[in-house]
Amino acid sequence: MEISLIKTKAYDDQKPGTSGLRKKVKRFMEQNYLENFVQSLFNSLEDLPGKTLVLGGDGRYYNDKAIQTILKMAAANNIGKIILAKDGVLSTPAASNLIRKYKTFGGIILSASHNPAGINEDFGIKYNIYNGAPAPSSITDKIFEISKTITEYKIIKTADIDISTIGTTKIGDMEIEIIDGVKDYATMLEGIFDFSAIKNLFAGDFTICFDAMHAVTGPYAKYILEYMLGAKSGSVINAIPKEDFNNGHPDPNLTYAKELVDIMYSDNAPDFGAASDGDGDRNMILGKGFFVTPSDSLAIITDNHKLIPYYAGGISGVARSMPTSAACDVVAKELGINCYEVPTGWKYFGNLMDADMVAICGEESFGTGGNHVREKDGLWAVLCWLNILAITKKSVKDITEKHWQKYGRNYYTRYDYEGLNSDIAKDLFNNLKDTFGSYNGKMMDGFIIDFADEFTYTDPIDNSVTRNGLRIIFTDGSRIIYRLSGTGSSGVTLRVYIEKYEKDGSKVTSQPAIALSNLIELSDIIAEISERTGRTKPDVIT
Ligand code: VG1
Ligand code: CO
Repeated sequence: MEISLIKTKAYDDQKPGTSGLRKKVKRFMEQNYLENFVQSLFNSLEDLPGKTLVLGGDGRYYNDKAIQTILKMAAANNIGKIILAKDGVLSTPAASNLIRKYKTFGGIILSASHNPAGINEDFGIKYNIYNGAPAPSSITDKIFEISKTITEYKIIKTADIDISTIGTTKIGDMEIEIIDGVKDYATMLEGIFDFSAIKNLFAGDFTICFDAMHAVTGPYAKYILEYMLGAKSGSVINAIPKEDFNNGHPDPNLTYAKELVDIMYSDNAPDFGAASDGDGDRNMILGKGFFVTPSDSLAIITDNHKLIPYYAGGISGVARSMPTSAACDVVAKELGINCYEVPTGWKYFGNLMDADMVAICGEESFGTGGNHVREKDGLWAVLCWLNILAITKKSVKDITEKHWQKYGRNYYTRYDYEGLNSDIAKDLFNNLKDTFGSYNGKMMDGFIIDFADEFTYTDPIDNSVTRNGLRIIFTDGSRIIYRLSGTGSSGVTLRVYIEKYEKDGSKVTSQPAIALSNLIELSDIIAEISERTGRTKPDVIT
C-alpha cells in the first residue's frame, strides 16, 4: 500500500499537560491537528518501527475517527502491530494492563478523562511507555518540541477498518489484532483479590450501587461485579457508554455523581456505593449515607492491605501526590513502611513502583491504584474496599470511623476556581511566589506558619526535577496548597487544597467544614483570591 506524505503547518499549543494533550474536540478536528500530534509522537520514539503498540480510548465523541486516523498513520510509520480494543474502547487502567501483559513498546490512550464529551466538549490523547505508565516529561517535552516545527506527516490512504469484530486484520504490512477490552483486565483483577470472599458477601444480603456515569467503566463493572462476583443485576447503573457521556460530567465526586449520592443518602440506600470517571481510572467510595474522602480511602486501603491476597506478604511503601492529605503518612509510620510525596499526576508514581519502592499510591482527586498496572484504577479501588468489607464484615462508616479513632483525622477540602482569566491567575500565583518568604514564622488567625515554599521534587530514579504547587505548612501540620490545573481545555483553574490534622481520635467530629473554616478564610486572604479574581466562592468544592 502506498504511503502518502502530507504537507502540514505546525501548531504551537500541543504541549501535553498533567495527563496528555487535552483540547476541545473542535480543535482536534482542525486541519491536521490530530495528525501533527501523532506524527510528532511517532517521530519522538526512535525505536518504534516494527514494534507493537496498544490503542484504545474512553469511547467519547471523535474516538472512532481518531482511531482510524491513528491506525492509518501507524501503518505508514512502519509500526509492526497494533493491539486494538474492540470498537476502540478501552479504559485507561485496562490499557496499562495490556501494555504490561503483552509487553508492548507502549500504547496510545485517547481520553480527556472526566472532562465532558461531545462535539462541543473535550478530547485528549496520551502516550504510555513500555511499563504501562504515562510517558515521563522527557518524552512529552520532546513531542512538544517536534510538534512546533513539524512540516509533514505520513498516512496510508485506505478505507476505514472494521474494528467491531474480534480477530486479526491488516493495513499494509501492519497487523491489527482486535481483542476484547474487558477480559484481560477482569482476569488480572481476579488474580489480585479474594473473589470468593466477595462472592459470599454478595450471596448474602449485601447490596451495592456502582455508577458508571455513562462512560467507559460500564461494561467492565457489569462483567466483574454482576457476572463474575454475583452482585444483583442492575447494581451497575448508567452502564452503557455514550459518546457524549449522556451530556454529563463523569467526575466521581459529590457534585457530579449526584444520582449516586442521592441513592446513597436515601432511606433504602445500598450498603456500598461507588462511581468511576470517563476513562475508568478514578473512583469514589460511599457507604450508607457516608462519604470516604480519596485521601482517607488511600490510608484505609494501606492500613488493611494484608486482607488483599496480592498484598498479603506485605508492601514496601506507599506514595501520594503532594496535595493529597497526609492520612496515609500516619498509617505508613505505624506500619513501618516508606511513604513518598510526589507531584500531581500519575506519571510520577511509575518509577517508584518499578523500583519496588511503593505498592499502593493515591491522589486526592479520586485516584487510587496499585503496582498491578501503572495507572490509577477505579475498579481496583472498588474491589479493595469490597475485599476489605467481605473479610472484616464491617460497614464503610464503621471502618472509616474506627480508622479516625486510631490514627486521628486529616480534615480536608479542595476549592476549584474554574475558567479564570489566565493573566489574573498567573499574576495571583506569581505574587504569592514572590511574597512567600515573608510568611515564615508568621502567626495568622492562631496558626503559625512553619514554612512556605514551591514544592520541588527530585525523582529518586531518574533525578528529573519537577516544581508543582505552592505550599504553606503550619506548625500543627495543617497545610494550604495552591496549584494551577494542567488538565483543562480553556481558561485557567486554580486549585486550593486545605488540610487540618486532628490527632486526638476522641475529638474527631463529622463536620470538616467547621474544622477547616479558619484555614479556608486564610487561604483567600493569603492569595488575595476574591480581591484579584472577583470570585467570592469556588465553582467546585470537593
Ligand atoms: C487533575 C488531578 C490530578 C490527576 C489528573 C489526571 O490534574 O488534579 O490529580 O492526576 O487530573 O486525572 P490537574 O492538573 O487538573 O489538577 V485523569 O482521571 O483526568 O487522567
Ligand atoms: Co480519568
